[in-house]
Amino acid sequence: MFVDEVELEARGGDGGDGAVSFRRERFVPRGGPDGGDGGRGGSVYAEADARLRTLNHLAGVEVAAAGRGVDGAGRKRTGAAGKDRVLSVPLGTEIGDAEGEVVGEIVRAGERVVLVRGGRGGRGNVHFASATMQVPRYAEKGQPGERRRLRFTLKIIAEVALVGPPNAGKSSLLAAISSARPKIAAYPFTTLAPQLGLVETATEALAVVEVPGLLEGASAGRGLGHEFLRHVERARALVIVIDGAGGAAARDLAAVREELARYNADLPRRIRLVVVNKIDLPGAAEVAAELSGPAGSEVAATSAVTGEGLREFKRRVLEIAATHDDSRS
Ligand SMILES: Nc1nc2c(ncn2[C@@H]2O[C@H](COP(=O)(O)OP(=O)(O)OP(=O)(O)O)[C@@H](O)[C@H]2O)c(=O)[nH]1
Ligand SMILES: [Mg+2]
Repeated sequence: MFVDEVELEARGGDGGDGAVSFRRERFVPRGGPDGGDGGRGGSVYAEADARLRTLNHLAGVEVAAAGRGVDGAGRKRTGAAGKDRVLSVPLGTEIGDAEGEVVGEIVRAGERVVLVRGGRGGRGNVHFASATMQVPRYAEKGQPGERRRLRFTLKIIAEVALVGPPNAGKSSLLAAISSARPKIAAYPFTTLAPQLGLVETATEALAVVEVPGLLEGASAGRGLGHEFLRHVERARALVIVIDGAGGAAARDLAAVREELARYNADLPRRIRLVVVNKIDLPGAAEVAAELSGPAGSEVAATSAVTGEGLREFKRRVLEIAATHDDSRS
């Protein structure tokens, strides 16, 4: 299961009611009002948890409610504030309301955004005494907490994205250069959900994401469609993986570019590397030598089976991530 979209209702806690109370002391026959204020309702927050990679933990959550404020009490006691509710989300989570307005975005570790606020507590009758009203028998009710229907959308944040037709060897290459162990098999659409791997060097760790296979016509719903391309949008650079032995390398590359453009017209120019894979198979090395990548990109040749070209591939991935950041331009 890989959940990258959820909807739920966030409910701030209601404020507690103010109290109606009068002093009762020995030797004070007619005590004044001393009803305290209600506590404010709790708020609902989204907070970054850098260890999370999915929204799975929020699937099936219909309502995220914060606690109600406690009512005020005699002797001017203010009620306790309602308990906040904090929803942990992975980095790259966008939160919008039912109208599509952006409510907040979690991009960096430690970030927290308020989704709905709790209601104010009502004022106790101690506030309502005046020269003309010495025995105020009323206090304010607490205000209701805010309620909002929200949609959470995860856009994985990875420096580099691997994109290509089904079965080209994306998972094999990801496994060869990173910590990820995605499923690899000899049929299309083995990878059904984005796979994240960390490529480590002595000094840094770089996140690489593989998205499911992209077919010609994906924008019209073929294969797995193209919605998963949102996980590519935040990558600094794109790497296209093509099967060099499939007999249609140039066409495959053109189709991938076309489908990227249909999702977001800016994506094709972020292609920095085209990898012709399976060069252990007959004819593939020649294909790699002849193929020209789109402007601004280079071509590399690899075999995930023999290991040929893998060191060079990893080196280039690290290099393009260090020198390009197209997601911000
Ligand atoms: N001969 C050869 N086979 C390869 C190479 N790389 C991958 N394969 C095989 O090609 C098939 C597909 O590999 P995957 O890594 O699952 O390809 P993918 O692009 O992730 O496929 P999907 O996730 O289904 O889109 C598997 O049977 C792999 O063993 C290679 O360099 N040479
Ligand atoms: Mg795969």
